[in-house]
Amino acid sequence: MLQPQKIWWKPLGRLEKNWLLIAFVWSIVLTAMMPLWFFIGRQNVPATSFRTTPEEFKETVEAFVAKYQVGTDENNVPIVAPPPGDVYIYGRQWQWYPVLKLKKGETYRVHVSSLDVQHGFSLQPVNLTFMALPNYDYVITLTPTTSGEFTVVCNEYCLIGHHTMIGKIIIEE
Ligand SMILES: [Cu+2]
Repeated sequence: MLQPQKIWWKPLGRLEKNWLLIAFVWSIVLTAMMPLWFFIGRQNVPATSFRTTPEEFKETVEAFVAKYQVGTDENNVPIVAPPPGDVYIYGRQWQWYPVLKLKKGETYRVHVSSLDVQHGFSLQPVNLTFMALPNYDYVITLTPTTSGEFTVVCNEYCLIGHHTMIGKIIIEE
């Protein structure tokens, strides 16, 4: 039987020492960045959540749509252009409702909830992800910094039509 000629860390060579030190320092940096980035990173969207019910949230969204609807998209989903402040969107099998038309540089409180099961509210291509849960009114405070059309995809598997669950947020100049 062939045995290693010696145990590699006895004695510990200079190169091994350096690599161990680099790995250790880097692991400390990464650990420190987790809490640091939470406070100084610009990618964190301030969010709070409140209790609601699917019935209550649906009613709120419908009143919101009735008040600010400006058209419908190709799938017959209302397009809503509200003033800065509270705006609403719900997910349900298998739709995001309504389409929001917002203005760049204005600040909105986006209320997100679900009318049935758990959905994932994933805003692309900026890659912001939030949970859409029934009974929770999740409020995301955000100020769009770029104009254009953003896609909302569902990234929590919600049965047969999951892949078709695509919504839209339009940001105007
Ligand atoms: Cu879904």
